Amino acid sequence: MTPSSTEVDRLASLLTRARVDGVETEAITASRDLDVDEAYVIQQAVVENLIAAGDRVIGAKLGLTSRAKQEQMGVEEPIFGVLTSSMRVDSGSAFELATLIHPRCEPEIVFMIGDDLTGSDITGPDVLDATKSVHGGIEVIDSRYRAFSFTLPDVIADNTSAAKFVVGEEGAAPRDFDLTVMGCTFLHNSEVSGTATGAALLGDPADCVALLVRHLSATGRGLSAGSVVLAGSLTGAVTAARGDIFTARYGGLGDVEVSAT
Ligand code: OOG
Ligand code: MG
Repeated sequence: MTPSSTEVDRLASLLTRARVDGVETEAITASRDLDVDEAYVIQQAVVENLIAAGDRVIGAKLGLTSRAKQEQMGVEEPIFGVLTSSMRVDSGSAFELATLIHPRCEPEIVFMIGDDLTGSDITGPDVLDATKSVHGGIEVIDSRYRAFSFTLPDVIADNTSAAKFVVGEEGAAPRDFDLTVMGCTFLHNSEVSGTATGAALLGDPADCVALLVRHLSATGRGLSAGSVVLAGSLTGAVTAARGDIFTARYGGLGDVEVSAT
């Protein structure tokens, strides 16, 4: 059943309220059918709610682009979400647990887009041409669903669990080194929780961003210059508790750190 516009608004305000109040809600598919296209319409409505409350779109993200994440979440397809200004946290600082439900941290490769990028035929090399710099990053995800459990359409409607993100200060020109062989070590309170190379992201992180651009082009959209793009977690995500420190170390891109307070 296709949700009516009032049903889209109702589901979007449930998810928006769960996000703002930091209180979990039941997965949408627990009580009704939802397909992927409908889920993206609800996601858009959630983002519009955030904008109406004073937030600003500053980029986009992919999720479930690595086997590690697909296996951890039991969802096997890449997903696309929206990043807003209120999600950004400075590298080396802390994010507040009080406003979140059950946050998890994960290491990400970040693309800073330098030129507008649109089109249904965009490839990885096109993405590298349009990228100003690549950075290491950490994403803090926080599903608004009970027990962090969802199906593919649920997590899409919930803006792909987007909550907070950190971009490393040290950037590099995208063609200065091969992102597919760049190593990442992710540490939780100084203990290694996962390791990967860039190739963990669908073979090539730039191909992930190209996939995002092709997805956006299906609805006449694209990435504008200045957009921040997270390509997806390289390893499984790790639950954050008060006082935890997360460090992602990237070959050639330095360290990124965030703590939970
Ligand atoms: C969905 C978001 C996944 C990633 O990097 O794979 C994601 C989730 O795991 O809650 O952001
Ligand atoms: Mg992520």
